[in-house]
This record gives sequence, structure tokens and C-alpha cells, in this order.
Amino acid sequence: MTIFVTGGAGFIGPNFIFYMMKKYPEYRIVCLDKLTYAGNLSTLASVLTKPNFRFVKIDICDRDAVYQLFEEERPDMVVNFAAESHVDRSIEHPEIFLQTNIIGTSVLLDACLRYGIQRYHQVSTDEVYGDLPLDRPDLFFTEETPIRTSSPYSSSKAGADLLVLAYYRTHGLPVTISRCSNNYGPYQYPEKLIPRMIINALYDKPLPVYGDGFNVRDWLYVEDHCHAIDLILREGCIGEVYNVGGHNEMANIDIVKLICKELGKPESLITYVTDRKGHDRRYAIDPSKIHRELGWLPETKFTDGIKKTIQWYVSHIKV
Ligand code: NAD
Ligand code: TDX
Repeated sequence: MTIFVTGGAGFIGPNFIFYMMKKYPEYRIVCLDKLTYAGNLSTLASVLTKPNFRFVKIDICDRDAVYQLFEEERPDMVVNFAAESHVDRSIEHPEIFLQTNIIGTSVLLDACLRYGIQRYHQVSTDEVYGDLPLDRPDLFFTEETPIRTSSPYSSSKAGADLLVLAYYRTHGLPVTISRCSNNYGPYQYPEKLIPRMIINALYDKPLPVYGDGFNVRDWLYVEDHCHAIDLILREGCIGEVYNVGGHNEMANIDIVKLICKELGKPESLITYVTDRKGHDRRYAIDPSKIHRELGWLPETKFTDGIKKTIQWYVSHIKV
């Protein structure tokens, strides 16, 4: 079994590679990554010399290079994590989001068609459903919730999802899609809320909270996401979408206060700044389909996961 993991030098990708290499030591994993600002090869240091692992620096938009690698390796499965992933950047510079997230996905799908594949899995996001109001805690995103994106990032991810489903309908390509809520854990680039706040707090720098701080995200420990993808790869129905989330909604301000408390830093570091344009108010996943059909449940309690995450950054940051 050879699995292509794209975007494996970012945040979720390497966590998935470590998860799979531990669980399936007989598998061959090939990581395809362009090493953008968000990619870091040293994250993969512990597996780089393993005989069943290969790293290839490649842009998934580079059709010739991608085809060449498919020709060489003949993968059984492809899991596509590669993406431009930061909403704020997509507002300023949308082009690269369209390029990598949509064109890159189309190149991978074409390669799968051309060389044949057992499974193509697209790692998507709950952001394709837009947002929910704060005053309707009874509402959740299901797989039937209409696509209603807010940012160039989420629009590009939705475009990719539609393309993946079109390759299933048109060509019968064996695809699956997961739409996960916000992940946290080790190796996340410090432009995202949790690592940014931990690192700024460690340096006693201001903690920039957008708007009123009451925007809600549904946080999931990254390993629980990896477990969900593994289950979908093995037992998920082709052509299906699975929402992944652990019913762990929290307001941004509460997360930032918790980080201050865990690190023994004063809340006076919190600084309210101009809101993100089009800022989604609340994300909340209904994960009943993946629970019912594949038996998936999150295993990490937020109180434990956030402590582990903070500890990881503390031990990897020199202050
Ligand atoms: P990330 O930004 O940390 O990592 C992205 C990786 O993709 C980097 O290593 C980067 O070098 C690589 N990459 C970017 N453009 C590339 C290209 N053209 N060719 C090859 N490699 C390229 O992202 P992440 O947070 O690990 O997210 C991974 C995936 O999961 C993304 O598709 C994202 O949309 C999705 N997702 C993320 C979250 C989250 O909370 N982080 C939640 C749901 C879904
Ligand atoms: O400095 C900050 N201050 C702040 O208040 C940052 C970086 C963020 N925020 C707020 C904005 C959001 O309400 O925190 C919340 C989380 O922001 P991000 O970490 O940028 O994540 P989000 O926009 O929710 O998107 C994330 O989850 C879904 C990932 O970046 C996406 O790739 C994923 O699809």
C-alpha cells in the first residue's frame, strides 16, 4: 500500500503521516509538499530516513511533475492536505488560493484518473458551509447544509470539493471528502489563533483578538482528525462527504483567557483589534454521520489537548 500525502510538511499533514506510520508500519508513505512559508521539512526529521517514507518537494499544480511521480510510485491512495489555509491571507491575496486549492486539486484528480487509484481523499473544512448565528445554538452544519462561503479561502476549498464530487459523478473516481472543524495541536504555524496566542503570551507580547472576541469555533485535537481520515479511507463510502467535529464550541476570548491562565500571564496582554472582514460568527459541526456509519468519536478532551499543545510550544520555543 502506497499512500501519497500532499501538504505533509504543514500542520495536519505531518500529524497524519506520524499517525499512519505508527499504525501501519508496512505502508509506504510519499509526502508531496511545495514547502511554502507554511511548510517545514524539519517537522518530518524523525521519518525522513525511514525506508518506507519518501519526501518530494513538488507543487501540486505542476502537472508534469505530478504525473511523473504517479508514474514512478503508482500510489494506491491519495490524501490531499496541500492548501493555502489562512483566511486572513486569502482576503489580501486570493490568487494563490485559487491556484493551489482548486487547480492543484484538479491536477491530482486528473493524475488519479490517468494512473488509476483505490481512493482519493480530499481534506476539506467546515468553512464551506459559511457560518451560523450566535443566538441559535440549536443549529449545526450537517452534510446537507448548503455551501455558502464567506472568504476567498473557503470559496476555493468549496470549489475543490465540487470538483472532487464532479470527478466521482462524471468519471466514477473513488473519492471521499471530510469537512473538519478547527484543529489544534503540535506543528501549527503561528499565524493561527491558538499557536499565535501561546507564542505571543510567552514573549509577553499583545494578544490580538479580532472584533468582540465572541466568534465561536468548534475545536478538535489534530490526532482525532487523523483518526477520522484513517477510518474514512478504510470504511467510508465512495462519493460521500463526512463532517468531522467534536461538539467543542468555544468563544475566541475564552480560549485566549485560558491560554493566559495556563501560562500564568496577565489578561492585560489581550488587545482588541479591528475585526476580520466578513468574519464568520460561529462554526458548529454535527458529526452524527461519521459516528453512526464509521463509529468515530473524538478521544481527546479539550482540557487535556490544550495543555498538551501549550506544553509542546513551550518546549519548542526559546524565550
Ligand atoms: P497548513 O497551511 O499548515 O499546511 C499546508 C501545507 O501544504 C504546507 O506544508 C505547504 O507547504 C503545503 N502546500 C501549500 N501549497 C502547496 C502546493 N501548491 N503544492 C504542494 N504543497 C503545498 O495547513 P493545515 O492547517 O495543515 O491544513 C491542511 C488541510 O486541512 C488544508 O487543506 C485545510 O484546508 C484543511 N483544514 C484545516 C483545518 C485547520 O484547522 N487547520 C481545519 C479543517 C480543514
Ligand atoms: O490573531 C488572531 N486573532 C483572532 O481573534 C487570529 C489569527 C485569529 N483570531 C480569530 C479569528 C477566528 O474567529 O480566531 C478564530 C480562529 O482564527 P484562525 O486560527 O485564523 O482560524 P479560522 O479562520 O477559524 O480557520 C481555521 O479553521 C478552519 C483554519 O485556519 C482553516 O484552514 C480551517 O479550514
